[in-house]
Amino acid sequence: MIDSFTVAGQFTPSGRVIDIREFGNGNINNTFLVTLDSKGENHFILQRINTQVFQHPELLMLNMRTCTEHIRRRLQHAPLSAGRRWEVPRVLLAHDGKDHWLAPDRSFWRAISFIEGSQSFETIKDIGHAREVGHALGLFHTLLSDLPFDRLSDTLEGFHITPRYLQRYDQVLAKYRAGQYPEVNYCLKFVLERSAWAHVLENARAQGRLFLRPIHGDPKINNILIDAATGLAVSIIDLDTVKPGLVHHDIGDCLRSGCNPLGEETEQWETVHFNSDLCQAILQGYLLMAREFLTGNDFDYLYDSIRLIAFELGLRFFTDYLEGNVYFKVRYPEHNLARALVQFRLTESIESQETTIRSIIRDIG
Ligand code: ADP
Ligand code: GN1
Ligand code: MG
Repeated sequence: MIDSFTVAGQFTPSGRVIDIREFGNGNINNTFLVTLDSKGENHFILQRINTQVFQHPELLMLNMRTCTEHIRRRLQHAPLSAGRRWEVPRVLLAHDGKDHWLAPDRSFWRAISFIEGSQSFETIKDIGHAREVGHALGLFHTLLSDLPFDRLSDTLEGFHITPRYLQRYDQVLAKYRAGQYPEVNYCLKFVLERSAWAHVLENARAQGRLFLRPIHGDPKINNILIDAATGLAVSIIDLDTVKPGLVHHDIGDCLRSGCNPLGEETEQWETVHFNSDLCQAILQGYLLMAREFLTGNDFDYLYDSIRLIAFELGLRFFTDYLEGNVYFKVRYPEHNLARALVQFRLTESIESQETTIRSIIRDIG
């Protein structure tokens, strides 16, 4: 791989690069924190975009620009963030003025400003943190609510279209030779029992009940940064999957990630559960910001979206395991199987609390 100092040098505004270290726990891209010896901003984030996943990375950069410019304009005219610190990541240009650098080995690199004084968490600490996570997503959706969705390109075709993942799963399964783990049988049965229902959001969209809007695509806990001093949400990062979608994809993803206290990487999948108090707090934070633009139909599909995105992520991990780990980064061969079990167990826990979750939605709706 190309030397990271060479890459960082393409974006360095001033000062000398004194340190580069791997950063965060992303499953797709490679992220580095770059430290400079300059007096002003002395950090930035350097990322190598996985171009097997994002086949048109220049469109991804364009979406990021459309989205962040729109948000900045809105914040200037109507400061929705009401006195709190709210940061929008800035794209740093390479020396040739482009928003990325294509290395001689064809790897695609970009740099963004570092949000100082913030923390990223893998799981929710407490109810206050949960409200802030909901607030951040609600603010993000509100700020983008007047951006026509067709101003954004579809940079990841089929993303969050559950029936497409089922199709892929069927293709992969047709070639799969039975393995040695009993957990695989649990997963196979799990998917089969839910494959008809898994069309629920796409059916609602086809019937005109739900419609496309700009979405984040990946608002899991570690993409919502918390101010280290105040504990308030300060930014939502990882804008690679900003594209047209259903707000339900985001709400479902935020809740499946936020309400799983053991975290999505736990090895104790059998004890994974969905915490409905955290769910209530995230939804309260979200709706304080976003209630105004949600329709009655939107509310009707919230429960399904929570159940579906947990199921969908489990299906994506399981398919990747069966296919030989071609999409998500793994640390060992069964890693995606372990991750799938976590999401499926979480889905079961959501299903067993359907009445409670639906009444939380009704009471705060
Ligand atoms: P990935 O697409 O691989 O998930 P992210 O953009 O989410 O990459 O970055 C990985 C991690 O790096 C984040 O979870 C966060 O901890 C940290 N990070 C990324 N961008 C920033 C930023 N602009 N400021 C501060 N921390 C950041
Ligand atoms: C991936 O890149 P990262 O880790 O933020 C994935 C998400 C999943 C998530 C699960 C482009 O996100 O859809 O929900 O892993 N991103 C893509 O942790 O597929
Ligand atoms: Mg991320």
